Amino acid sequence: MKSAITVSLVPEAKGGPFVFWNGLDSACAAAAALGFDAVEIFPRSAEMIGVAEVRLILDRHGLKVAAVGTGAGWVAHKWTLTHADPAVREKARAFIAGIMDAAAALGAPAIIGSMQGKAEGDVTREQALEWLSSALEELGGRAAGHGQVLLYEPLNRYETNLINRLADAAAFTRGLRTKSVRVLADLFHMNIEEADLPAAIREAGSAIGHVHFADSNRRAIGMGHTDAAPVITALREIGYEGYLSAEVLPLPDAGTAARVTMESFRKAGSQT
Ligand code: LER
Ligand code: MN
Repeated sequence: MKSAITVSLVPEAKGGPFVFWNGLDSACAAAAALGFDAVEIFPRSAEMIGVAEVRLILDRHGLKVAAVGTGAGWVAHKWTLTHADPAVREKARAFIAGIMDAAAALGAPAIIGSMQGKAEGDVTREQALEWLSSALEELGGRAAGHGQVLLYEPLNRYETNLINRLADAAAFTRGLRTKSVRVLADLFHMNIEEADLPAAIREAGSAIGHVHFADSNRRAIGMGHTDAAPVITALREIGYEGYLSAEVLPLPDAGTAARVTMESFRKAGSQT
């Protein structure tokens, strides 16, 4: 497994679960100094990702991009793939497609988390899931065209009423015609929704394509009450070789969250 740490380039997301906030270059410098393999980027828009410039920064620090988030479409514009207004749904798709293209140029998949939206007002859950499924078919096809996957993230009940559990997300994505959508297992959401984290990981198995490595309180792994060892064992058992990406609050400060994450990552690596 590989290590990654999050950097937000979206001022409006302030208070959100991202470690670094002071630009990509300084985030990469800090991540590289601690020995991370990659950064996970949360950009404000596709246009903001100057691919050539980002490549230079990554190369300078010897880092890769683990994944790129699309949630700024929700945070900055309130667009979602399941909005009642078809024009808003289309804006959400175009926003995600743009980020997917830039992410692919950096060798990374994009994440659909907050952009899935929720069933509310006149939109039933059944209808929202139909819209989500059609968006994932289309965007999954786009990912395949790039030789990439697309990551779909079930969120806890306070953020969406569509899909909250890993097993449901795995069944939903396995039921799609596209074979390019994988499930993102965020240990923070799982701590709220799953009865047993390692069992949920084993059940979802090969559907899992990315992991948000966060403790029960959304701090760095090691700062809450999640027992990380059996989680790592389960990930090994399913043959997971992707990233453990720290999407956590910068508490008590970004440097400490990053350092504690790396200590936990190394401990996981030495686990037998
Ligand atoms: C996004 O990865 C996520 O986990 C959501 O809770 C939005 O912050
Ligand atoms: Mn997450």
